[in-house]
Amino acid sequence: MDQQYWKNIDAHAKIWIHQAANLIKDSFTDELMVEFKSNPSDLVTNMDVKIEKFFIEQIHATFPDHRILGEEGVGEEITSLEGTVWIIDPIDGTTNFVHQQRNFAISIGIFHEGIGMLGYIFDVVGGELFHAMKGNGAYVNEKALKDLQPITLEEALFSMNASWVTENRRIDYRKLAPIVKAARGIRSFGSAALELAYVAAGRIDGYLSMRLSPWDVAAGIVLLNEVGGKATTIEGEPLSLLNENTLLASKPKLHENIIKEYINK
Ligand code: 2AM
Ligand code: CA
Ligand code: CA
Ligand code: CA
Repeated sequence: MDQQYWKNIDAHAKIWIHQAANLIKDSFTDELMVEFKSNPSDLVTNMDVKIEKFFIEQIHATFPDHRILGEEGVGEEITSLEGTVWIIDPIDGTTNFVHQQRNFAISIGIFHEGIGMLGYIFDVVGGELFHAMKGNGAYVNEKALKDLQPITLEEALFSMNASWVTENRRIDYRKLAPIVKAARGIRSFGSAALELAYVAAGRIDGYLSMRLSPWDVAAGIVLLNEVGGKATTIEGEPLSLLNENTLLASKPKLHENIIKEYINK
């Protein structure tokens, strides 16, 4: 499989992402059907399902031997990363989509034999496509992203959902509160994919979450690999693309520092 093989997939992926984005934007005038999944802050809409189906139809028609792992479960059951696997979040930041009609993204990572080859995070309303191909660098639209440089927490703009700094069953919040205190600033965007894209683009310096699924992180991993960013569990272990994970994504050095000084303290 040479460059040409991946460039062909890349060309198709970009066309489909723009088509899907137009379907989403066209839906803004229609009535949205919103349902709860596990709880009232875990939403799904008819558009999440429609967009996932759209990608699956296109991929099956053009690349019949590729497999698809999608959040809404319209694709097949995936229990291994053999072959070429598209990992798709049709709308990342569904709560923003429902409440704000902005600040959500289409997120797609394409892995081959477990290696991240292509990554796309499209801010549908903002019109920014963050994309990367393994070995070819990462871009926002046509602009190349720069290599990430080490930074201290005191100089860092760090992103996390405020709920992790209140009592929760996933981590002792007393470990995370000192990060909030030490950082130059804390942000929370409500879309894990956009937060990962922003780390890759240097707009924020790090992002932490206590519970993300493969489709939340697949594209971001490919982008971060191209700019020297790090993405692991909060213990520094490799991320699984078949299971839920915690996530710490950041510039180099800051990553080691947070694990050593805050998480493992
Ligand atoms: P989603 O919008 O695709 O569900 C919100 O802080 C971020 O966390 C979003 O990227 C959201 O993705 C993700 N997320 C992962 N699991 C979630 C859950 N169970 N409930 C709400 N958001 C979740
Ligand atoms: Ca969801
Ligand atoms: Ca998501
Ligand atoms: Ca989603």
